[in-house]
Amino acid sequence: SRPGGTPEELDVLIVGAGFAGLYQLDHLRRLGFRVALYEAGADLGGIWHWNCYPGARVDTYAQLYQYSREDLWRDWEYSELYPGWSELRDYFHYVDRKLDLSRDIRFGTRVTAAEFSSDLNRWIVQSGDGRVVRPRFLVMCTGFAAKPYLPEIAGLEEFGGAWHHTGLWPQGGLDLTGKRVGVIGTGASGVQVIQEAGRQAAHLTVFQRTPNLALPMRQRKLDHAEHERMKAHYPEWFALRSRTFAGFDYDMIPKNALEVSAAERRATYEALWEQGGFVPWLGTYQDMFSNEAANLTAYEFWRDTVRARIKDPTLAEKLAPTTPPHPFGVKRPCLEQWYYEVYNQSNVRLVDLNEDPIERVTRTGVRTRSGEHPLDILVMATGFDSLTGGLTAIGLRGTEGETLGQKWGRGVRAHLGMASAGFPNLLYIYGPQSPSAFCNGPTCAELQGEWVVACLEYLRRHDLTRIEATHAAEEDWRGHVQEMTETSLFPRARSWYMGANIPGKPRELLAYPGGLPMYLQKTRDCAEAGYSGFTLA
Ligand code: NA7
Repeated sequence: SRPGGTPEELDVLIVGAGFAGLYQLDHLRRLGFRVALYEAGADLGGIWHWNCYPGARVDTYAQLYQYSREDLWRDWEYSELYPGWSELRDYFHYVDRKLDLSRDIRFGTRVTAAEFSSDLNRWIVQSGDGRVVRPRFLVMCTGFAAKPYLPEIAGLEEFGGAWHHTGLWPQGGLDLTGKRVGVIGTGASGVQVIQEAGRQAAHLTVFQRTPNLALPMRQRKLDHAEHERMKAHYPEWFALRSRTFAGFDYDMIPKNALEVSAAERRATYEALWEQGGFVPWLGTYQDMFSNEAANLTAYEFWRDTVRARIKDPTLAEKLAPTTPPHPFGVKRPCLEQWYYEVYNQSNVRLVDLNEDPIERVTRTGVRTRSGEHPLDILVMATGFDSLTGGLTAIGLRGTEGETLGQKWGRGVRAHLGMASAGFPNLLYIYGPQSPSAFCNGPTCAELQGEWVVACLEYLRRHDLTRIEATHAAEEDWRGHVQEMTETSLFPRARSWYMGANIPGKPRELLAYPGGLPMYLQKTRDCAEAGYSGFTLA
């Protein structure tokens, strides 16, 4: 409704115009549902709308970072193996032209609150523009990194230069050329912005707490002939996604690292490294995330390979320490191109926050224990309240007197990582305890998305208007995730996978560690049993 008018009734309200939301919009609309999509940003693209900092690009290679539909991939060519944010936006605009999606999208419309009305059996959803809409079902497609995290650092507001979080970068851009740039954070975003700042800035200061165990991107240009060669394999590669641990067209090696000779292991690590991308992470020995001794062999290979690129031994020790800061791959590695060479430049300084912590931000820079670092631009590459934050930031109020944020404040409960007891008719894609953190966006958008669409279709076919996860089912799911977590090395890193990057957030694995095939099997079993673990009415 317009402010003050009668609320509009919809079958489904989708929130978020990234890969997941657009998939839902296209499929549900085709099936004849009355549907609308609300997007807080001014344009399509989800994460790629917000993350337009220098160097922002995807860590999944081009062939899989798109929808698997032939009518879409047939005419699309990315110019690079790992496309940057601007080209990813072009892709979204291309999809929009093909599928005519924007006509059902309301941009610049942030959902600010939503409450389930048991009387109406509908969600009552409010948005920032004062509108109210009443969808039967609410499908949240807000992504796993929708809520930027800014640590409390004294004095930030006093800073006289420009400071920005990477996930809320100014849409008009910000020129780093000739500036004194500081970057706090060395996650995927930090590493990407550091590489660009290293080339553009007059001086660069990197404030590092934990080194990133970055892997070689092996970026390259793609020409038409190569696209044609790859496209011959697309159907087979897309089909492989649902059969591999992380939704790629390759899988973990079905051997344990220590069951082979040291020479074979080394040769394998070298071959994986040569391929680059996430292959040394998600295509390595199967016991990498559960066996510490096995894991250490991968860490040592990583460390020695990286150290060879860093000239100063003191810096090498900080960037690739002798003893691992955490086991390899249980905190998300990122892909780099010339990251380590940046530190060989004379205009770049690394501040190790463990020995030289930040005291405060001043008008002219950042002051650490050792003194002042004068800056014109401060980049906060400090990450996100991942997986849960985008959902809990919205006051989603269910039938048991609390919001989703209050409920999850005691730990996540999410049947199949997609629905919670007390929150009928609410489904979320890329949610906690689902495979989204390991699996790339389009893959999860399609594989989880397919399940959601089929579920809504099933309900309509059976004249059902209400679906709600049971308390028992979400406890079972939590137990299932916890059981797998206990035998893994994931709790050994202070990572966003574990909720450990946000003060006060419960420590628990927020990613599904069982791999995509197991996850998909469980979602199929649920559907085939008439949606077990849900109450339908
Ligand atoms: P990440 O991976 O969460 O990285 C955030 C970085 O910020 C990380 O290096 C943190 O250090 C650092 N950080 C956070 N708080 C502080 C404080 N208070 N002081 C110093 N340093 C801090 O976020 P990204 O945006 O890089 O990537 C997010 C995901 O998006 C990425 O994994 C992809 O899936 C896409 P820490 O490691 O915690 O010591």
